[in-house]
Amino acid sequence: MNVLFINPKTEIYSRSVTAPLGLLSIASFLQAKGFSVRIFDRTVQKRTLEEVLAEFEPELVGISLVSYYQYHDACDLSRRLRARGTQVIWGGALASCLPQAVLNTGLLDAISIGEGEQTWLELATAKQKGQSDLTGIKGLALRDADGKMFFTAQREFVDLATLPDIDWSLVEVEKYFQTTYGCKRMLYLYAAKGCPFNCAFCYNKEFHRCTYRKRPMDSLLREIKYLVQNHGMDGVYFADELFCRNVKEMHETCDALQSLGLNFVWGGQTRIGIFKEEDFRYMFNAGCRWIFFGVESGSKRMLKQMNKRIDYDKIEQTFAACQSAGIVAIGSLIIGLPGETEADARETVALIERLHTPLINLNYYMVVPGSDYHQQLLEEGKYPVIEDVEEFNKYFSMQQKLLDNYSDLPAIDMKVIRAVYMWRSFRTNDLNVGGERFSFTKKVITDALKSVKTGDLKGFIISSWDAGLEFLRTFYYAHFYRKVKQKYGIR
Ligand code: B12
Ligand code: SF4
Repeated sequence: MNVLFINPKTEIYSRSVTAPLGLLSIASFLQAKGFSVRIFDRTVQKRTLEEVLAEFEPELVGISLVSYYQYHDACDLSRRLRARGTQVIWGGALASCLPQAVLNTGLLDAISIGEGEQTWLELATAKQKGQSDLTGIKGLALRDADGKMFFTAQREFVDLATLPDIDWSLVEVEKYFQTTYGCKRMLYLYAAKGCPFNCAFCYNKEFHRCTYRKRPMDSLLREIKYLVQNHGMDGVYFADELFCRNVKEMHETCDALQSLGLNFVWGGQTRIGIFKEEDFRYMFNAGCRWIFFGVESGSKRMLKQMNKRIDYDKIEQTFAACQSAGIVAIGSLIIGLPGETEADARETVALIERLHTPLINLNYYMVVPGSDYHQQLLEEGKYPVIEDVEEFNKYFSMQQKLLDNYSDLPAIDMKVIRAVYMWRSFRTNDLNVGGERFSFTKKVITDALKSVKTGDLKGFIISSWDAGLEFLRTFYYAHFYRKVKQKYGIR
């Protein structure tokens, strides 16, 4: 039986594309169980749906919805597939966290909530047997005869040791390479899933139920070896929410990566307070060249409110230790958190200035369905129950437009603060990465050009326009608001 998985086009063209790891994992699993599978990744493939269907007649189609940016394409594909009588089921982070609104489109048969492997094995088996009743399959959101949504029993997490190796021949690997610190052919892979913490802005509690699972090391090593030897991969970004919980896990991972004896560098995302300078040196020797740290805020009050549970006093120390070991330290912070005041934002600015890293990823706060803040804002009547995905976008689009603001900060202040640090990151041209000079400007331009190449003509025009506007906007806000900068102590 044929099962097709589709990664819809995204409407943010200026971002570099990554391989759809979730779809790859589900497809590899089904394939190992004897089903015939294909992945149609519309972020990199220029073929039409009709061309794909002419070659491969699927009886069941899975469509991924990671964010609103994929929504319009997902709807269009669903409409066309269902018109041919094909069963269509959506999955992925956003579909799982916003099931009511997604089902309300009336364009799909069900949503596969959370982790997809086992659910899809059961869905494909049921289809093969001609069973149309899906209510016995765990992990689904369905609609009853009156159109009312209901959930089947909760799906338990899969034991990652039972999953087969990811079959990278299902996608065109070369299309996903990115330039980053110390490498030119970097791919996203994953080594673990979930995180034991529960920050109020994050989807982790709902999606991973605060669990943390490591992928079997031998499977990860085989994957890296395959990609280095067959495709010339020279860098890995471990897309895990948390790369290693402690020093012991880090040593095991570093030793295993080094045991491959291959030439590649890597990076990941970790927490403040786990590692000291000697640990960062250990990681550097095993090929680590960059680390993202979720700092989130410089205000102790905000960190407490969001339940971040990091040791404030270790933030600067950790950045200094990481940089002194030769690893690029990147700070990820949020501005515009619920209830954030100008005094809180001043503390964030002060902390950023003390970190001495040119690379700061400062995002506007955005309500994530499934997070504690989302629940709190719903209860306070500040955020609506989303019945329509377009409605969700009104709030989501705050990323650029700041239509909604849950903080006490004027929108213009947020724009200026964010622009200042984006501009500084963009202008970083002399980073020392393992002895080599690295230009962030060059990376941004290279990735943008690559995404232009992989998109279509419409994508090319939109991306050029978007990137140009973003550049001008950032320059403008970063340079023409001296009073705002003074107010927050920005140097
Ligand atoms: C890689 C990544 C990306 C890549 C692209 C991913 C993609 N192919 O679309 C890039 C860097 C481009 C990216 C961009 C964005 N991302 Co992102 N990204 C990730 C990241 C770090 C890893 C995802 C991954 O590959 N994991 C490994 C695989 C194996 O696990 P998985 O993806 O969870 O897949 C499993 C299940 O989700 C499910 N599943 C997944 N897809 C599907 C599809 C079907 C049909 C089914 C049935 C099941 C299913 O089954 C899979 C196997 O078990 C996650 C955080 C994380 N660690 O998970 C954030 C994350 C998914 N991203 C997120 C966000 C918000 C974004 C952006 C909107 C950010 C922005 N503001 O620009 C954009 C939107 C991109 C888009 N495609 O629309 C959020 C989503 C939150 C939410 N609930 O909505 C996450 C969870 C980060 C976070 N903690 O907030 N992202
Ligand atoms: S923000 Fe990071 S540390 Fe906090 S719950 Fe989410 S994944 Fe875990």
